[in-house]
Amino acid sequence: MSPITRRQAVKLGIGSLAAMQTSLHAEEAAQIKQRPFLTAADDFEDVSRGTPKPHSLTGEALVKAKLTPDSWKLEIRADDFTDAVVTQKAQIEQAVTLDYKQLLDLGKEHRVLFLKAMQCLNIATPLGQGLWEGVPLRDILLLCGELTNVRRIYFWGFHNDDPKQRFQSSLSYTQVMETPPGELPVFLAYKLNGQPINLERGGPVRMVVPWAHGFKSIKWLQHIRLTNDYQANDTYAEKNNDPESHLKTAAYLDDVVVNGRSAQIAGWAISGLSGLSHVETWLRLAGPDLHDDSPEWRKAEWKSAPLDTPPDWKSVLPVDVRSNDILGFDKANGKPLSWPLRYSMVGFSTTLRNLKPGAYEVRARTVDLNGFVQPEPRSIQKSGKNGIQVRTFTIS
Ligand SMILES: Nc1nc2c(c(=O)[nH]1)N[C@H]1C(S)=C(S)[C@@H](COP(=O)(O)O)O[C@H]1N2
Ligand SMILES: [Mo]
Repeated sequence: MSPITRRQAVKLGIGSLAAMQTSLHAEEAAQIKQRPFLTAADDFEDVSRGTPKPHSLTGEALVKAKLTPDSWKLEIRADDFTDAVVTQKAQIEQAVTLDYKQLLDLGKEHRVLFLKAMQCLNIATPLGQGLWEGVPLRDILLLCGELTNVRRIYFWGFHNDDPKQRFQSSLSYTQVMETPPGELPVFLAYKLNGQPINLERGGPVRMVVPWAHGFKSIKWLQHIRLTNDYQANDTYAEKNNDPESHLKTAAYLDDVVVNGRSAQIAGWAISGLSGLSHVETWLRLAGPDLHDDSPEWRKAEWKSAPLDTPPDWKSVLPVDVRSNDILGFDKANGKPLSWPLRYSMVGFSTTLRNLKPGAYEVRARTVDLNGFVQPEPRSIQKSGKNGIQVRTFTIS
């Protein structure tokens, strides 16, 4: 099916089902499973390569791997890559080796805090949402002094000293050094949800690339190379993935909660690179499989599902963190500069009432700030899975 057909299918739409869809009433809110705004460090879905997994190491092995705060070291070096096209090597005035204490000291002056949804390009459901704290990579690269012929930066973490297990990612020099006003910098994170980053989430130090899928956010970070190679040499460029993908604006459904003749529909939406305008749901009587090019899409009646309002930040954030200090928040009043927050998740919910007994399907989709409805815009699902999710339920 051509993208145009799909776009038409999801953009046109006049209703056939006349179920009542209204915003969530306060008394019903209690029945919906409370979804915490921040995911506990241990509750993220884990996507880690390596045998053994670096976070399964203990004791001496952990120290040898330099994965304790005392043993951790980051090495920043010039890469001597050249080829037929790239004839000049990158050079840096000074190679840098940084330990954990030095990183934390840099944090006293330069720290940034950011709420990020972590999502794998290849997994439809977000892995979790965390408050990450660290030092912008741009401030760290200043320690290298004068840079010559540096066009990209690549980095990798501990990988059992086995080159085949290396998991590497890369960014352009511009992306790292020239953060546009109001945009988010790449940073070396040393805290998650107010605590030192646990091993499973990539501690002691992890790269965080705010706008990107998880594969750019390298765990157990230990090596940075400045290179004149202008091409993305990410491990994830293999297997047909788009190494320049960014978080997609998309909705993800929880299981439906049925209560008599009502159904509570809820989920999370990620505000990706193109922003999030609103979320819509479509109720359909369970029937034949709905194919991507079914004419039914054209008749679908999509209805807005309200987004959660900003939470009470004091009760959501770690005790020693003020929302005023988080990127994307007003420094003076501590309120988000825009809602939903960029590259974060926001809950949505709606209650469908007075449903006739029967079997139903419900779908949810986002509309981004350019007016594109999910799953547009897309080239291929290998730039991030954003298919429209469906849940089924029965009213008896
Ligand atoms: N060193 C290293 N970093 C890594 C990975 C890895 O296997 N090794 N996996 C990446 C991928 S593909 C994803 S989606 C995220 C997952 O982050 P999480 O395990 O904290 O949820 O980590 C990324 N960082
Ligand atoms: Mo991933």
